Amino acid sequence: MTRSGFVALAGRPNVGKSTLVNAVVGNKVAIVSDRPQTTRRAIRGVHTSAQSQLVLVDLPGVQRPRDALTARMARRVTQELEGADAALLILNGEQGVGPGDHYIAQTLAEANAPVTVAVNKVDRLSRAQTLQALTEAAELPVGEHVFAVSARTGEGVHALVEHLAEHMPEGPFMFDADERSDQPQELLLAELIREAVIRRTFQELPHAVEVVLEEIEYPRPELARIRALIWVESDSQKGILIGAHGRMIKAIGTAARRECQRELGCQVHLDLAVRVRREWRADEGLLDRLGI
Ligand SMILES: Nc1nc2c(ncn2[C@@H]2O[C@H](COP(=O)(O)OP(=O)(O)OP(=O)(O)O)[C@@H](O)[C@H]2O)c(=O)[nH]1
Ligand SMILES: [Mg+2]
Repeated sequence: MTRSGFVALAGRPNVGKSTLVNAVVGNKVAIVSDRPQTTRRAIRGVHTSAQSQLVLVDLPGVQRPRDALTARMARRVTQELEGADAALLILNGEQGVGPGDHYIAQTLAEANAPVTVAVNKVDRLSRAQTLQALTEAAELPVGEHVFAVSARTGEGVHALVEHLAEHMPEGPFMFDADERSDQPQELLLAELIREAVIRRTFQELPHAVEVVLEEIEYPRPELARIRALIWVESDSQKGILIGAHGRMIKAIGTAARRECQRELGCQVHLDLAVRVRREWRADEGLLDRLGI
């Protein structure tokens, strides 16, 4: 009998949820950055072995909503946690357990799904610091099982995956064995471009940016031509993204093209345009269409 199920990832922004999903899947299915609130949508990352299929649901970090966009992100977290077979609470071992973690743990304790805790980023900790972080994690009101992991190096990830898979309900696989994610490729490509933007911008700008893939075509089998729009909310943000003599947008394009080439396994022509779309983060109809 096989086992399969969904594990929703809960945690503060920036603790390494998306990095962990990528490590478990073995492919980049979710973008990663050191800016908080990088993830905006729920992304399912699939790990299949002979006997089990573990579907990790990457989610936005839990934070107080500020606008329609972040309110939707928070609602999504609640919905996915309700629908999952289990929850994985991720902590940043470098920062220790804080009030935000306690708040999330309390919310999880009130829900029905079993909770496992992972203390992440232990590659940055000494043995003594790791033990201290594990002790703090064990004092939370959830999680019989606490794991020390590094999503970056992969340390401890195998043991965590085995544990989660063993606790999934018995049942048939929900994804084909070679599927890595439920995310359409066009969305992943747009996200890879957004990652390149986020990694080069500061303060409010990363939050004000959305990327929309307009077109992808293959003039030859070994060449993809991608047209994408980068939305920002003001002219000054547009100016920053383009940069002096277009240097910023050029650097973003180079980084994003490399990522798209890796994903598609062929040459990529990337055509980026920056557009001002005022207050897109407050536009509910638009957020619907963006699938957020
Ligand atoms: N040293 C170290 N850094 C890590 C590890 N895991 C993640 N990071 C870094 O932490 C930062 C945040 O990682 P993400 O995976 O984007 O975090 P997240 O929890 O998905 O963040 P949000 O989507 O904003 O909620 C990035 O700079 C990662 O490279 C780890 O195990 N070790
Ligand atoms: Mg993330």
